[in-house]
Amino acid sequence: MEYHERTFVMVKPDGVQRGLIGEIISRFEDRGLKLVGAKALKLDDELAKEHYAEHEGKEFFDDLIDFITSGPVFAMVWEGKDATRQVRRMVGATDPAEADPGTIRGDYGLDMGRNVIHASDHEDAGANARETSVFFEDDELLYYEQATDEWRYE
Ligand code: 3AN
Repeated sequence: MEYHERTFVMVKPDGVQRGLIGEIISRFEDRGLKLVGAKALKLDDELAKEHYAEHEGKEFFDDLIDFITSGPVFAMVWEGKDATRQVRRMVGATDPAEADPGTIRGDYGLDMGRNVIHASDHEDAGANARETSVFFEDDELLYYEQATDEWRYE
């Protein structure tokens, strides 16, 4: 069995508080993606700054760090064909006001600073490995087959 691409996803504090973890997991499961790692945690300042290092120095950086450390998050790694790009399409545009209906942000968000979910950027080749390693040790991620695999992929 050959394993597909893996991608990092995180339900942000607003999504956790609003009880959207299950809904979000269901969407990825329904699509046919496979959950290979998950954990609930509260980020401290250091971990938050490591995760958002690319935004350091921008005017919204401090607010972003305050928000992402304000409550628990739910971090996940999903596996599937073209997973990073497909998950980004399901998540929708960064600003929920611009996100298409049918996407997670387009269905559950209205405001840029409360956009429910983070997903690794498919245009940044190193993003997944970098972000996954902030949240997960290698031995916390699973490799397994599902009986349905042959019904999802030819
Ligand atoms: P995405 O989450 O779609 O990959 P990023 O990584 O560019 O978007 O932005 C990370 C987070 O930073 C966003 N989820 C948003 O909350 C915040 N953010 C990004 N750009 C802006 C902006 N221009 N003004 C305010 N907040 C922003």
